[in-house]
Amino acid sequence: MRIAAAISCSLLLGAWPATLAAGPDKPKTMTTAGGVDMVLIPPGSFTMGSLHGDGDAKPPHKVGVDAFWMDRTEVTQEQFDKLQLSNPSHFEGARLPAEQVTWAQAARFCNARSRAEKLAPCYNADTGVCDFTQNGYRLPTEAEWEYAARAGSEADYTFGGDARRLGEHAWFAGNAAKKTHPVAQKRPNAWGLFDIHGNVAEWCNDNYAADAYAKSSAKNPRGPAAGKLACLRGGAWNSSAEATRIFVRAGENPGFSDACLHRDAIGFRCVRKADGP
Ligand SMILES: [Ca+2]
Repeated sequence: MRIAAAISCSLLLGAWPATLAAGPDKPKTMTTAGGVDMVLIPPGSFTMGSLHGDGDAKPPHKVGVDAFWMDRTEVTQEQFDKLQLSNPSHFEGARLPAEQVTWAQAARFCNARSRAEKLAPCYNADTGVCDFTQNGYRLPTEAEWEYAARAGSEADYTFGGDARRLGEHAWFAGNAAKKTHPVAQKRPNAWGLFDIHGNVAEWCNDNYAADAYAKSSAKNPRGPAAGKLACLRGGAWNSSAEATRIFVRAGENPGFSDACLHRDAIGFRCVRKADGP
């Protein structure tokens, strides 16, 4: 009997749901060779999208995501400086998030960061196509972003459903004084990620399509194969509380022509494979 009980316990632990993993056992963290803190996002599944959202956030659907490493903060301007990449930002400061970053500049940053740490770049320099099998840095998929952002939350925000608490967790139009702020000044989410809501909106790897969720695969979805717009998540310093909700999707021109959001409200954070070196 004891053996049977031990086996069923270990099976249960193996299938530990994401909501429980956010409890006493915080996810593993590391500091990369480049000096950046990352969190090991545990594998799991969640309900992506929301009935509270616009049409492009529907239908809410179950998605499974493999483990991956994610930056604890938005990419900062000092990271651009360290890699000797020109800093495109409007609001200048070493610990401020990089902004006015086009999707292609974000992909180039990912490749430069990979090379600096002797990892294999994910992005094809000519086509911008991401090779997910490589161990270097890349932008998160929308599914990875929302899964990590929620950290088990099924509500409109990572901390729950009460928008009055947003100021404890985020820089948004209600408190940001019309500018970006140094990363990691507000409360992190349950998995230790900062500025998920607001500060700068974050590029995802996916092409944007309003009907993507109706066609989504159930495991590690990567969005439509082609598209003119790329996805942004989380809202920014100039967003209303509503626009920073966890499921809100924005489709933006990846090169900024006819940008809907202010360019200086657009940045990113990186992820990489969990089973890399
Ligand atoms: Ca953000």
